[in-house]
Amino acid sequence: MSQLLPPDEIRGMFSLAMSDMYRREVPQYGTLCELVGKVNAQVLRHDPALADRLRAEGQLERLDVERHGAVRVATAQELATLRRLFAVMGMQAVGYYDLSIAGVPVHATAFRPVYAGSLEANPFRVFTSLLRLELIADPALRQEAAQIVARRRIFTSACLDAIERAEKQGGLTRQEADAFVTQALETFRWHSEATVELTTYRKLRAAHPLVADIVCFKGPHINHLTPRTLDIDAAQAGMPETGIEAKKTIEGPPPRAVPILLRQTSFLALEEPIHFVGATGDQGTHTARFGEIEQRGCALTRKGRALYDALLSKALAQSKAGTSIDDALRSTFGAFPDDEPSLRQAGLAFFTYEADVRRAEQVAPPTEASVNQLVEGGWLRAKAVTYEDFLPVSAAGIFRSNLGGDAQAGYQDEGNREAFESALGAGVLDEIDLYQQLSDASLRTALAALSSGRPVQVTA
Ligand code: OOG
Ligand code: NI
Repeated sequence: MSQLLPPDEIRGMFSLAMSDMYRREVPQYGTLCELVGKVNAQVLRHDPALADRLRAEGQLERLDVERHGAVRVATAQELATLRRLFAVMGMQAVGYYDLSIAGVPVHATAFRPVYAGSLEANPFRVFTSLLRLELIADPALRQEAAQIVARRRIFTSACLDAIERAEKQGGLTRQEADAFVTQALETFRWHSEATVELTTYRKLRAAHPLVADIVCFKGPHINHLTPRTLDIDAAQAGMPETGIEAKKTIEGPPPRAVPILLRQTSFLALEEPIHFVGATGDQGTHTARFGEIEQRGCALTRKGRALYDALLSKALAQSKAGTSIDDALRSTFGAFPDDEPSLRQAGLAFFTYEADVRRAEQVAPPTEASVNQLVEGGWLRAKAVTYEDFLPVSAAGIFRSNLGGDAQAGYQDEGNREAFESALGAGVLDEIDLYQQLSDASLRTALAALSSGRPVQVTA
């Protein structure tokens, strides 16, 4: 048998194929990618120190290929099969996102690579939502929706065969991977024919625009692809010049010297012509697909995340009371330290560590020291860990801005992680645990490199 490809390579092939497809389907996405490319080049030209650092950290190569996508599925079986499909590309379900609190009747996870080397190679992620039919209030409509989606098949049989083959063989050959990518793409393609009559579409849309989007089509069309920018404020400012209408505010933390987590903005969804089922061949339109850009900063610890959530809530409360959200964010986030040493010393953000072996040869490190002392003494280099995940409040803002609906009251319901995992057929990984493991593993390796013969004990 010929050699099996590394899953990282299949993910690279798939993400490129998806990007090409979306560029053809939604030309504005191509325009957005060009804008982001220009902004990134400008940032790197104006900030050679940043360019050097990104190059040294191996981040420059991943920047150009980096993007995330999003899909929404209707049934447990669809979700479980997506889990198997993404596993072929080395992507696992990370995180549980409950969006019902924001009035969006879905819960979600992100399929993404989890190993340091895989993230460096290509961190392609897909935010994947599952419809919560039980949140449709009208029992007759709920049942009708369930019947409609029970009939559809969103994977080609060749795709299912390829997944099975990958599972059996432990991977795919290049030829098999090519066929797999072509077949997998079919699931995410746009369909301009609905599977229902216009009246059914309208009823479902009245329940929630997202319900209509998930239920009425042959498959879970990819609804956006998001390139990563180094300066989201510049990219947002540049959007109108390229003829793109941007969302008014940027989701996430305010601009900072040291970016944290994730800042995102989008352009509004396109209104697209749809053929509905029925003797009259009804025509209508549907709004689903949009473009988005994001700027990623460092991953926060549980403590950092709690501070982020508290400051965000405070800012949202102030904005409800009349302050602009941008001003409110700028003022509340004054309380979030904004330089790397402070973030590290306060235990707010995750860092990985590298030994400076030369320094250790010149000056032996103490046999007992805190991580901080080893960093300050020059024996360890600390590097902020990039946030690879999503933010539920931001995601809700992105959902809302693209469904043409106004803010909706939350459902009287809690998230239901157990139900989600049971539909998925597996547990979701905890993102904070993953960052902690990454940081711990790097520290162990770095300490071992410093300790030639004389172990260095780390104290609290
Ligand atoms: C997903 C919205 C969430 C993000 O970047 O937070 C998302 C969707 O609209 O299906 O993609
Ligand atoms: Ni997104």
